[in-house]
Amino acid sequence: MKTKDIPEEATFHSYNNSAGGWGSVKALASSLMHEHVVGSGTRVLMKQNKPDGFACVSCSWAKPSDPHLFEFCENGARATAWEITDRRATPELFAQHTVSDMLSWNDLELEATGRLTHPMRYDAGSDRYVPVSWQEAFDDIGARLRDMDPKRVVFYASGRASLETSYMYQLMARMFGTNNLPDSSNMCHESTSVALPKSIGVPVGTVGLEDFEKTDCILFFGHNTGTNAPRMLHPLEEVRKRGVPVITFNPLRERGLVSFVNPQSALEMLTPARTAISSQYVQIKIGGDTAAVIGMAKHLLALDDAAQAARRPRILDVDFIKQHTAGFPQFEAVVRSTGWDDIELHSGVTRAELEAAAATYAGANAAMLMYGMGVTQHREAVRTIGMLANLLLMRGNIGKPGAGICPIRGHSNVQGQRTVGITEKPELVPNDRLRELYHFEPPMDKGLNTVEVCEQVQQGNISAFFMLGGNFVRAIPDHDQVEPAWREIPLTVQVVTKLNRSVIVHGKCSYLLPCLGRIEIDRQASGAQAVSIEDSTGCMHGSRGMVDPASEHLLSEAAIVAEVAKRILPPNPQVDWDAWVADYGRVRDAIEATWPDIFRDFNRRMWKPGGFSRPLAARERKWKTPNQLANFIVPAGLDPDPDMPADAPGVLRLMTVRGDSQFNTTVYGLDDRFRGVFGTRRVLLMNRADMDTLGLVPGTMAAAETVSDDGVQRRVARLRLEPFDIPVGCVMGYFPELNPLVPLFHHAKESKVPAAKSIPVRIVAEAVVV
Ligand SMILES: Nc1nc2c(c(=O)[nH]1)N[C@H]1C(S)=C(S)[C@@H](COP(=O)(O)OP(=O)(O)OC[C@H]3O[C@@H](n4cnc5c(=O)[nH]c(N)nc54)[C@H](O)[C@@H]3O)O[C@H]1N2
Ligand SMILES: Nc1nc2c(c(=O)[nH]1)N[C@H]1C(S)=C(S)[C@@H](COP(=O)(O)OP(=O)(O)OC[C@H]3O[C@@H](n4cnc5c(=O)[nH]c(N)nc54)[C@H](O)[C@@H]3O)O[C@H]1N2
Ligand SMILES: [Mo]
Repeated sequence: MKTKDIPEEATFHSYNNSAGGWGSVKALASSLMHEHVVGSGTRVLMKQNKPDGFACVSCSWAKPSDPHLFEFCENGARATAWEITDRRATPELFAQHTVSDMLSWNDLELEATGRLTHPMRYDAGSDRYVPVSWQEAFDDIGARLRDMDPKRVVFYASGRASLETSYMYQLMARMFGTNNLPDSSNMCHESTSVALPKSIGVPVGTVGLEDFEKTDCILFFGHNTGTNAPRMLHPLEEVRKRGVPVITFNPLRERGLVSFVNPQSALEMLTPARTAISSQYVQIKIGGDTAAVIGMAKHLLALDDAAQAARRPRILDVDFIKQHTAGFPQFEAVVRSTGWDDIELHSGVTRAELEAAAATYAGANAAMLMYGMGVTQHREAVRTIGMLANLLLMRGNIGKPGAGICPIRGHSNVQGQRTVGITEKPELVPNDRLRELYHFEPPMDKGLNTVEVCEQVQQGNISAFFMLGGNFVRAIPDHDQVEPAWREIPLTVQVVTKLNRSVIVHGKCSYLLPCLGRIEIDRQASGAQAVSIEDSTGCMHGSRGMVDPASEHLLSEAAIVAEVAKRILPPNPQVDWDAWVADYGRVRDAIEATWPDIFRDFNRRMWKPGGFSRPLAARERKWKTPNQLANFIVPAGLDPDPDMPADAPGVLRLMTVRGDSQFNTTVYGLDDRFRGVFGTRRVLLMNRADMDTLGLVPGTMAAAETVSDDGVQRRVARLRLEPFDIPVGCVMGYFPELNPLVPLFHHAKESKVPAAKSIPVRIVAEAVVV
């Protein structure tokens, strides 16, 4: 496999096949071969997302109660192969290479070294990680943390660790005295968690898998489903076979949303009969969603006016609006006074397209709306999500079968981590219950989120950073600016499965604590343990590991948390950390005692096929908002980013997205098959008209520079320019390579999610490839 990214040697050819199909089967076989796990991998995959098996470590999409024979996708299989690989990053590897050497390795090269096998400590004298015993590591980490001000210690979580470990982790942090519990959600769906409570009184989606069977229309915003939640293509395919319209809003014509061949259907594989997934594809400009939705709302009002005039049934669900909502008149006034010129300018699409979409939506009894990072990672993300909810509320599409809103979450347990208390916001935690159960005073001051952690690191105010999974240093915005300050942190502890940049860019004292992955058998005093996770639709599932651990020296994440907790907390008879580790069922009892409504009878119900769902008031049209009503949000303007002049001459708006061969910062390969990019990730895909205007020819090597007025130069060089089917003024490149371009301050208002999808950039040519 090619690991060096040499953009000059890359190839581009448009991919006209569907997502899925034989390409998918081929990719799967090559993943298993690459990790040398063909036989064992195939056996393991049969248990993936099955009621008695393990929950996939890739995306968080729902796991059905009647799974397919192969309830996994190409990318889930790749994530499995990546975890159960037979490659190992042993102490010998660290003996051979200094940490400074490894700084020049790219993400793919770092992780391709395989699973970490031993706990290690950074030795400054030799500039190497050297083996250390668990005992010594825990004692030293404990002693250092005990000497620190808890408010200067950060406990990050990346969204993968189980409900059990996450519960223990947040409890440890709070008993230690801090709410500094940022999580990958701060870079992901925090915009949802801020917006939806105001609109409909729940922080998560309201759609369940059963709604796919009853819906009449799906609106799909800003998600690359074929790559990032491929199993969702199955319910979408079923929906399309019933003739239900799916209207997609995306600047790119993503293959998975264009057409799909079900690799599990023999008939489709042989014919191959593709299913067209989108019935209408609205190729909006980056950041054009608020404008597009206001345009649709405007047309709904026009249709409703016409219906009233002709004494036909109303288009608006007036009874619902009257009984269940507040703020409609104010929203209506703004929509009526917004001109089509403005809507077309900011959305980048025509009035006719938006009217067609609105007419389809108006004809559906029950409609669902799904969305991903194309919505949440913008300056005005919270406003846009408010508009998405408004659109649904106009026709009473919350709290009835086949309807609802569905934020498509990222990591496999990111939603669950929030549910069991991993949050920097104390108001979201049942502090009274914690006080009662554990006899301590939970900290009540707000903790740091991801962006604030970076700011505090830059100001030298962080004493320790503990990382439960993930690759924080690489995933954050502005990492070129943050990395120098990061090296000054007195203590960094990385609990990970693979080598990544956060291990290499480390604090003064640094520990690498390798842990079991979810697919591995987790043996504790009472026997092999199971864990649980919450999926994107609010369903909780049990998961059992099934392969032998990558190394006999690994500990489970729960055990690591407990060992640290025992060393940093005074003894407390209410918490028996050892007993919890011996039997995770007891942690589940504690979770149930903390949230009895959500986790009733947890230990039994976690094995229910399809999972058990948490109660969601909005599904029953009960609104847990301050005014007990669903609220229309009134938008202040349509501009995606009023503070950054992305429409000035020569300035383009850049989105940083995932390719098909990666899981976030884990890069499996250099190809993005569905977008036709092969052999490089150092590329900028642009509209040909923009290339002509800027005098750039395809194949030019260029640098992208952020346009900002803070005096800092943000630049990523050696990027190859290619023409692409993307709206004028927009450009696409890959995360995390382009993260140095995202200023730390350029984040969503209110939610502080880095605005990774609307970075104003200039493109500067370097040299032409002959
Ligand atoms: N295989 C695989 N699966 C994954 C991941 C992975 O890396 N690999 N990551 C996981 C995680 S943590 C997450 S959060 C999810 C991410 O899954 P996605 O939400 O799909 O994230 P991105 O890859 O960033 O793609 C963003 C999509 O939004 C579109 N977009 C960009 N800007 C706009 C806009 O302004 N408006 C609209 N309407 N669309 C826009 C882009 O064209 C692209 O289709 O996937 C999860 N699943
Ligand atoms: N520019 C830009 N930046 C972005 C985004 C974007 O779209 N554009 N997306 C943002 C989003 S949505 C997210 S979620 C973040 C992702 O940020 P993170 O969640 O911090 O990063 P990941 O890349 O998912 O972490 C990968 C690492 O997790 C470790 N790991 C894997 N499995 C396990 C496990 O079972 N246990 C433990 N302890 N460790 C494990 C491995 O060592 C691996 O190297 O990035 C954000 N950053
Ligand atoms: Mo995410």
